[in-house]
Amino acid sequence: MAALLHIFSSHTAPAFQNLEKAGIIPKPLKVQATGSFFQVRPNTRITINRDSEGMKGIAGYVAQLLRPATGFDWKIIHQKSASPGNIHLMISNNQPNLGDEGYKLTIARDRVILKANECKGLFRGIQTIRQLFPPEIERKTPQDVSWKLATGTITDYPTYSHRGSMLDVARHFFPVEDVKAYIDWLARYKMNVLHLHLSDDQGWRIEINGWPKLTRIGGSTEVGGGKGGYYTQEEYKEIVRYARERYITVIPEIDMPGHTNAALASYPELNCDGKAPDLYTGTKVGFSSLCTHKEITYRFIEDVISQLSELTPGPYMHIGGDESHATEKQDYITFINRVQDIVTSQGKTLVGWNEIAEAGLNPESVVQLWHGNEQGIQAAENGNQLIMSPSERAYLDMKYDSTTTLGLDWAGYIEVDRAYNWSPETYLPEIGKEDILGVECPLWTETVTNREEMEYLVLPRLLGYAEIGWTPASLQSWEDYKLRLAHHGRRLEEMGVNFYRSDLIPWK
Ligand code: TNX
Repeated sequence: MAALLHIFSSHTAPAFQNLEKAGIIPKPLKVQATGSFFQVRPNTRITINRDSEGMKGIAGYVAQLLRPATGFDWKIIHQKSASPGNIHLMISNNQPNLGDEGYKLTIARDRVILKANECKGLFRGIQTIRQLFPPEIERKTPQDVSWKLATGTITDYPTYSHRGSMLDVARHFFPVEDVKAYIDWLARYKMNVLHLHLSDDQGWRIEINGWPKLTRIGGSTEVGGGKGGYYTQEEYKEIVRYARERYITVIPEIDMPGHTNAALASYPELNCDGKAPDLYTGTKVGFSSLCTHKEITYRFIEDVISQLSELTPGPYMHIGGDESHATEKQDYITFINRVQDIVTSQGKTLVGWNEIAEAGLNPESVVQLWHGNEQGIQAAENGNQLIMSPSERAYLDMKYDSTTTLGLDWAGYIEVDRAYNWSPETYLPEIGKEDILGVECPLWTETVTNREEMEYLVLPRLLGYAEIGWTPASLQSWEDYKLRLAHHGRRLEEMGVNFYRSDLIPWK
């Protein structure tokens, strides 16, 4: 009897036989299972219907994902149509419902076809295929596993066009390798925006030509007094390139006029009294301000914004604007308007935290709601699109519960269910889906000092935010999600990441 139970228990039932039970995160729009499997073999190839740089790049990315654990060659071949035994990637621009990021995946017994209008869509679809492989696919060395993919079709595209996360590299500095790991988590769950918080009171993290002390002095420390660090322009370009290869847009943020102690400590002339304050390694906020009356302030900002605009291909420039408690209200309004002009003159769209709504913005500017619902509503009324990051739901730096040692708790505890169980379009009755550009979950790093700590706060909550951005609210359900996440836990284990094993999840 025990043996029989074992055979029929869901644990040993091969997941590959039913595509509908594959537990994909974020949940795809439509899945139809056909109950069989495609057998991946040592000679399975990746075929592409176009010889473009984009397609070759994606095929190379797939091969590099699948090679280590399978130990197979994964030859890449350019051919017009699908052939037996292979995985075919094809661009065909005649599926308007899929948009630019959607894809259609057909897994038959004898072949796999992934179709999209654009490379972006293929890239998102590949993340689905990746999750259909057994979890051992995550290992770095060849595994003795029969690689089967469940058959059926998936038609999928995102609900929101902006699905991202913010990483604070100012409170603690993180080297390029850690940022790349972060980008890979975003890519895995079909997110498309990395917002980098590049400056704050505790550190200035990006090299700016003509202003060498920003990094030499301003970049020399971090919260707790560590040695800090900064990205050279070449390193920043490498981050942008790595993100771009994964169809992820980088949004650089230079926080101003507050949160600027590191810059003020580097250049006395940016202070109204002409005196540089000491470097700061604590965690208080709201005490610093650029001098909004001095012309040098705007020359400085122009240099910073024009260089960052040049280095960043994406359309956005984030200017922070939060918690400027050390700036007079009228000065703040004048300042934000001048900076908005600088940003638009560089051909970029301004983004800022909800406080900037008080400045009377151009309707093209984008407002990120974090804490300040009235300002969010004011922005929507003014015609600004919103990025939803409500702190009590979406902050990755909040503790899971009272026993979590990392993180903060000023916006409350955010267990995995609380992180998942909300929806941007119903968060405030005054803000509708049409006002919303998308979702971002920020990781502030006052308490986060290394990769493992980052993983603990980010995983698994990031997966829930990815689903909130991708999957229509009507298809989201905590009861269903928690089972998919439980199933996905095996994969996180194989990845070797330090994720939070919440008691709310029936981990497998
Ligand atoms: C508030 S969110 C801040 C950050 C802190 C964060 C900590 C925002 C726009 N400002 O400066 O790091 O809380 O949770």
